Amino acid sequence: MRPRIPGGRTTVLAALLSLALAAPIAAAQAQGAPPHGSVAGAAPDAERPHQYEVTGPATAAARTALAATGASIDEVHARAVVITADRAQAAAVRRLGHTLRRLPDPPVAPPAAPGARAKDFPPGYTGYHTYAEATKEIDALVAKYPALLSKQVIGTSHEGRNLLALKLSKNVSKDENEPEVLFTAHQHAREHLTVEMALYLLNELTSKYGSDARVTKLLDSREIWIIPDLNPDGGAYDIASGNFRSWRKNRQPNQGTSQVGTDLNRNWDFKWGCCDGSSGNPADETYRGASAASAPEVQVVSKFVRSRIVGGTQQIKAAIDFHTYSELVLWPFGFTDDDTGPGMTQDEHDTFATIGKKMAATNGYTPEQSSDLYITDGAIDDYLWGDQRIFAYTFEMYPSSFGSGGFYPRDSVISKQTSRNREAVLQLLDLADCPYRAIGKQNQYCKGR
Ligand code: NO5
Ligand code: CA
Ligand code: ZN
Repeated sequence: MRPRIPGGRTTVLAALLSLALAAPIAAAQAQGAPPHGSVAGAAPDAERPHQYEVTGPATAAARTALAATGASIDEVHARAVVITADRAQAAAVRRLGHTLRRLPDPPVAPPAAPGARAKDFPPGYTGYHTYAEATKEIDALVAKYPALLSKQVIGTSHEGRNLLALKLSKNVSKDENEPEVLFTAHQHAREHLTVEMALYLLNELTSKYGSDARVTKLLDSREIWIIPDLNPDGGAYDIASGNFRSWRKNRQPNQGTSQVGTDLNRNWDFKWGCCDGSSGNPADETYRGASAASAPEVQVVSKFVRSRIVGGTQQIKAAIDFHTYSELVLWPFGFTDDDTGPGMTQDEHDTFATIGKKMAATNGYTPEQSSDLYITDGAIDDYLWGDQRIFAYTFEMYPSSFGSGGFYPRDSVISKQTSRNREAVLQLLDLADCPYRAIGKQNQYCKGR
């Protein structure tokens, strides 16, 4: 197993955590969230998940065992992690012998009128786009750049919101024989910065066409798909009370229980539920769903991806799925600790790792195989690579830690933290005609392109 994080980061974590905790948790709770009971379908506040610093787990295996409690692991350090857990999951983690320290809840907004539904993000966060605001911005871009950008509704979420795929290319209305690249965002409800990442790409790639030579060349020779919001229901729910709920899953009810939601990034139809990398308990943060692709959102996007098989060949060659947080570039597999094996040759692994490191060098993220963190099964990258042979990466965006805002950094960071990934995105777009060029094996793998 590769030791991935310099031990020094633990010290940094401890320092940041003690800073964060200097604002006493009790005080944060006293001014804390108004009861959610008045909001239809909301969990009582006592059952709201919280983040904890957990000291103890020091290996991927120990973290995988910890994740088996159903908590989500949000941050990984050499001898500690940050998790999101409800009361039962926190108790289960304690039973594993770890020490937990509760971290302050996300910032709270002035209480809304009882029963009111928040229409926007709270103060300090209004620069983030709600689903309605994102839709409006996207429609305006499509109207402004009709030759470059087109919008398709590829299906609907559980609650009936449209799931969109935006296509960006020169001659956008024609299906030309060009390498395609897919960018997806917001599988996890609380990871709102990822929608901003998708909107940044839409704005950047349309507005710079014709003036920026690289952007122009890439749009002339690639077909780019952006799915800006895989989990609009979860995102709306996360902000609906006026206070962030730290919600992760979608909003699909689970039959026979009062527990809501499937972790979309454990629901993809490749080695679904195979390897202790997800939970079978509907109450858990990482609930994998009743069956593979049981979440409508996963079903819609998988079907879209398969629709890009033309003449027996998957047109999408590379992908990035945006998450927060930890500042990582991850590649498959998540379901196994092995670097290579069935479904991943040495050359394929080397291509993944070389491109991953190259991208990470541009944004300062840490590059590694996904399972170096902990085992996941049913995650999108494993599906896109394992089932569709797409060079698929996960970016865990800003910040690096809880102390810098965790899932809820202020809107003032949006511009810097989205444009930070511009270069990595352009590099992946450039390599999409033959990813193996990254390891100098284009003649072996991409003859005739
Ligand atoms: C992801 C990655 C490890 C794939 C996940 O914190 S996150 O939930 N965004 N991390 O566990 O699905
Ligand atoms: Ca084109
Ligand atoms: Zn995520």
